[in-house]
Amino acid sequence: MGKTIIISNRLPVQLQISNGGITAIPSVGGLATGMKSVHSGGDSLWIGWSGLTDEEIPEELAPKIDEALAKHGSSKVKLTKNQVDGFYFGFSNRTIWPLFHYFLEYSEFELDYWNVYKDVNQKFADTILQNASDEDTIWIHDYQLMLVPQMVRNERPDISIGFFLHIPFPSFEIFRTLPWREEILEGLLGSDLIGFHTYDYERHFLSSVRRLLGLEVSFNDIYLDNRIIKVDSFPMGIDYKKFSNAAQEHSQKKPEKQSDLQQRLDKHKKSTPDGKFLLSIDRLDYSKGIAKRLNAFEYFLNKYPQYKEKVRLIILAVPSRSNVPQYQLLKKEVDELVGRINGELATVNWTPIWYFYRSLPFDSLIDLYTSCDIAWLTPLRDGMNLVAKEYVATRTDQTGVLILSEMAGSANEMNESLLINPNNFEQIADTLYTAINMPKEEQQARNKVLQKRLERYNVEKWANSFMSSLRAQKNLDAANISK
Ligand code: ADQ
Repeated sequence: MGKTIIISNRLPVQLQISNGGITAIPSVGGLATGMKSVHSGGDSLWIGWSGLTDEEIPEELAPKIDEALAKHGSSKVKLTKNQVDGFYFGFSNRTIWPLFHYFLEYSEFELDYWNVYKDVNQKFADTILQNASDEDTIWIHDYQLMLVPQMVRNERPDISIGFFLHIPFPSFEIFRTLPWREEILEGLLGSDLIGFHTYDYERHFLSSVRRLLGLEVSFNDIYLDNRIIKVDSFPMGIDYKKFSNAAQEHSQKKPEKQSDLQQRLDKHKKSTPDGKFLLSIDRLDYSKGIAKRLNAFEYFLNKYPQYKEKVRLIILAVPSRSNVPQYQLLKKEVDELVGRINGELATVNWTPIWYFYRSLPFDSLIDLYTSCDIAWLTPLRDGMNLVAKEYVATRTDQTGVLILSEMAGSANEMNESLLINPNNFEQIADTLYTAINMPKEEQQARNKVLQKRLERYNVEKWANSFMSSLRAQKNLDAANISK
């Protein structure tokens, strides 16, 4: 058996150049954690962009970068600043990201972005081809690399290729607006197995394949030339033990050992024993519905004024893609909304919204998850949403209420949470009321079921089930060919 090659836009380590040296910091995101079991188990290589453009890497440091990456089983694709601009900030995040999240009006159809996207996808494919043998298994990730499967397939007809999309695949009516829709589908069809978070995304994809390419589709198999391509859903889980163990340790910490953040949260809880903390954590992205959530919070406080001075909303927003104009506009909108609502409603004892615009270390995330009574996540569209799963995993005493948008992929597996339509303020206000008043026993009954499911379908299970499905598909193909 050959090795496994994982390909994603970013590598599992982030490189930083400081004082003439190189530091590799492990990435903490869902993808890096999820693939850890595949990457560390046996022979494997991870290919991606290092996060530094060619212009940012001094010539004398180039070999050291390769060495640092090799230590982490990784190899880089070299990209210039222009390539990153056109491929990542351009086609990936100004064309595909908005379109696939149903923000058609934000989607820019620029030929220049498309051309750079094709070139950079070819660079990724070339790096794979330099490193792969026919026995290897290739697992390509996400919307930045949708042309890579076919580019690799053209050169290596027999190699095993899997592709997983981490964002939604939109309905045919949305997808058909893309000028390069056939090329994207053909790119993906270079794979043997194409995975999505949910059955709906899978259905949308199959419908586009049927209607745009006219290919024969039977159940979830696509017939193309002499190949069968399987399409399936693999809902991504979290590293459940990591979150539940961290929360367990956190609960055993002596008060004086607690972080400043935790001490501040505890102080407020003591001063308002019947108060509640609401929490939302997202990247600052328009798909996450942060501005609507703030307006809905104001609506709630006006509908149920008895909760003024009692309920606090903590919004933690991670800076993201800040050189794309839509993200700059969103930042301004959120800043203004928080300022206006706090300005209008705050009292000497109460600030309704605590807004943090930064990435926080893991320990602080745990402080927030374990201290907040309600997690309130209202994406307008979200491939999965791992924050919902992380919150539930940290509730060691099984209290806590999750309010989740039905537009998040995770809503499919989290029926025991309180599901809302993020555009329905009336429903949201009433659901917040229900969550605040939910008896402890009901909270525990709901979380018990959710935790069991999350523990069983953790991220390792997700990665392993994708890999075994890919192996099965390859064997099936081999059997068909030999007939
Ligand atoms: P994201 O859009 O990034 O991922 P999500 O699934 O919620 O969204 O993952 C965010 C991750 O970042 C979580 O693990 C969370 O703990 C962490 N995080 C968020 N805010 C943070 C902060 N301020 N500081 C530190 N860490 C923070 C994309 C898709 C999702 C899909 C994932 C995985 O958009 O729909 O669930 O990929 O496939």
